[in-house]
Amino acid sequence: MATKDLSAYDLNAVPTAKNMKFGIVVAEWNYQITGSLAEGAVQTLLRHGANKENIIVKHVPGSFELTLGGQYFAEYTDVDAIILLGCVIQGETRHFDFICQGVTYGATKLNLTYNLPVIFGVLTTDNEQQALDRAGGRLGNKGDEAAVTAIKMVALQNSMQE
Ligand code: DLZ
Repeated sequence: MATKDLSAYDLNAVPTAKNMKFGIVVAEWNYQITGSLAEGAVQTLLRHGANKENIIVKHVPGSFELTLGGQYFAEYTDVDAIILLGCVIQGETRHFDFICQGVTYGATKLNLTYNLPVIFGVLTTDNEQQALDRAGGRLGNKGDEAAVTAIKMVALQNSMQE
């Protein structure tokens, strides 16, 4: 994936998502941004052949809750990959650090506990403009990138199980 534009990638280098099932967890905090991330992720999965009924979107209050939302998907559904979408913006207190630490640790743990791709689509920015730039703005959409990562990881897992 390019770093200049998150959404710039070689379309042909992405496997088909035709038979894959995805769970997307979206944080409601900073929803103007996370809603755009979710839209980007869904459209990207569809563009790569996923069926609409195989994309399940659920919402949680904030980014801190993303990992538990992800765990619910892992426990109660048969999705092939989970995408966590959130946006944490630096404020005046250390809340930012604790939320980022919590969701990063939680996402890593989910990946390894469930042997399932759990994709980290959380923007961690200094300000709102940086987030807008990465949620459909001048630097693309991190949701698109998260979707492509999910597809690639499912394909990788499938190739190793064959
Ligand atoms: C409380 C809080 C703050 C201050 N900032 C954010 C943020 O920038 N992004 C985000 O997704 N969530 C934020 N939250 C909410 C926490 O993620 C969480 O929902 C609450 O601490 C309750 O557990």
